[in-house]
This record gives sequence, structure tokens and C-alpha cells, in this order.
Amino acid sequence: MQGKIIKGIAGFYYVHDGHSRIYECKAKGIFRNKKIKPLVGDDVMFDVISDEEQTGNITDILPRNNELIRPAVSNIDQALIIFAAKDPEPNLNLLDRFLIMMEYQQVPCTICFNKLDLEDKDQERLAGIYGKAGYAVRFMSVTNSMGTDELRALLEGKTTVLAGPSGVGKSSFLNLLCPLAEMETGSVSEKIRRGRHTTRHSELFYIGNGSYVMDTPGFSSMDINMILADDLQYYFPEFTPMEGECRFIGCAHMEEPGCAVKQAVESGAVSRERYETYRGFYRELKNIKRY
Ligand SMILES: Nc1nc2c(ncn2[C@@H]2O[C@H](COP(=O)(O)OP(=O)(O)O)[C@@H](O)[C@H]2O)c(=O)[nH]1
Ligand SMILES: [Mg+2]
Ligand SMILES: [Zn+2]
Repeated sequence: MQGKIIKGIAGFYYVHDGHSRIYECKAKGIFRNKKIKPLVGDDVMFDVISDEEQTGNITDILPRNNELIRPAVSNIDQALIIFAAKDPEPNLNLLDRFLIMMEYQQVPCTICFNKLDLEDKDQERLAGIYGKAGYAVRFMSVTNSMGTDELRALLEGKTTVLAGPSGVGKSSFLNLLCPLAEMETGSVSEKIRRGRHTTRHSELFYIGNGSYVMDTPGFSSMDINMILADDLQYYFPEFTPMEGECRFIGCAHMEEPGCAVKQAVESGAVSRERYETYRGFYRELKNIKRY
């Protein structure tokens, strides 16, 4: 049989058969023969040991389309990066770091601002900044079910990772999509009071129609140090049309005269917010000592 690993705990892999059954599997032999460790997201072949107990043995891992490092998961079609329009206030610097991280891992992104019920005045501004950068921008309110059907449609037939900081409504959204998931939710202060991370391990949830969704813990920071300052520009998709247009070859789009990116900022084609983020990150990455 063929299935997908949706969870791995203590040497057991939980394999979803694509319909409604989940088999608890071992992966005897695969480590030794192929030197490859099964990952959540892997499409696998498995033998059923007992249909009644829903146990099996994984015999093969099918070729991976991709493999993310953060979170550790394979075969991801897209990331839905969720921030809140308010409570917590959107930290666009952090959002830009998420986008870079996803570009780095070559995962297509959609940006979604949740909690539209609390704040809707910034919609146009946010859609403008990220729309110019080439990203799809959506808005929703999980509480009021505003915009959530459109988001659900976006996930259809795909494997999607939900990313974003803590407290923005990722788990609430997953619970709406998949009531069986029963993810723990709560405000940031409630979570601090409980003193634990509410999303513990990587797990995919099947939400029907061939769609799988993964919740992730809320990241409050995002390291982009693996990117060299001089490569940073390639992680800003809106700079692509200006490639080769600057006066100097190897222009870093910082202080060089005749910079096409800076001209695009002046003309409004590239958002000033994103460009200022680029400058900040560039300086940050330049200052890292590499050996
Ligand atoms: N007002 C409002 N609150 C929301 C919405 N979605 C989630 N919340 C609340 O925000 C808090 C954090 O939600 P949670 O799903 O745990 O966020 P996560 O940390 O991103 O998984 C909870 O108290 C939710 O009830 C929304 O659309 N509007
Ligand atoms: Mg959560
Ligand atoms: Zn330039």
C-alpha cells in the first residue's frame, strides 16, 4: 500500500492511507539499506501487518520533491505564512525573515493576515507592500469565519505548512479546517502562563480532498545567517526585473550610484518598506564573521 507519513514518535511512523486510516508503522531495514531516515511528509510504500490493529512496516520511501529543515518535513507544496493584523501587532521585519527562509528552501508562499475582526484599516497598505513583491496576500478572521473558505480552497490537494509567530491563530485555523486535530490554542500570555509550547512535534493533518496541513510552533525570531550578504538580493523576488540593470556589475543596491533597484523604489515599483528591510538585513549579514 502507499501512504504518507503524518507523524513520527519514538521510532514509530504514522502512515495515512490517503483516505481515513492511519497505520502505526516501523521502518525496518530502510535505515540500514538506504541510509535514509523517514521524514514526516514522506510518501511511502508499506506492508500491512494487521488491519485490525492498523499496524504496518514501511518498505520504501518514494523520491522526495523537497525537504525542509525548519520544520523538518518533506514534500511541502506551499507555506501559508500567518500573521495577525493585530494582537500581536504584525512584525514585518519578522515576516520578511520568514519569506527569505521560505525562498531559501524554495517553497512557494502565501501571506495571510488573520484577526481581521480586530483591525482592518491596514489591509490596503499590507496588500500593497507584499503584492508588489509578488506574493499573494490574503486576509481572514478565524473567529468570524471571514475569508476562511477562500483559504481552505487554496489548500486543496496540497500539502501546506502553516508558519508564523505565536498567537496569530495558526492552531485556531487548523482546528477550523480539521476539528479532529484539537490543537491547543491560546493567547501568548496564556501560553507563557502555562509555560509550554503548545505545538509539540511536527504533525500533518489530513483535511480531506487530498489536502494535508502542518501546524508549527510560533517562531519569535528567524535566523537568516546562512545567506551571504551578497546573495541576499536573490531572496527578494521583486528585485528580479532589475537584474543586470544597475550601472555596476555586482551592485549590492546599497550606496552604489546608478542603482536600478533604488530607482524602482523611487518610482514606487518596489516598496520602500521591503527595500529598507533589505538594507537592514544586508548590513546585518555583512557584519557576520565567516571563517
Ligand atoms: N479576535 C480574534 N482572535 C483570534 C482569531 N484567531 C485566533 N484568535 C485567538 O488568538 C489566540 C491565539 O490563537 P492560536 O490559534 O493559539 O495561535 P497560534 O499560536 O498561532 O497557534 C487565541 O486566543 C485565539 O482564540 C481571530 O480571527 N480573531
Ligand atoms: Mg499554535
Ligand atoms: Zn543596484
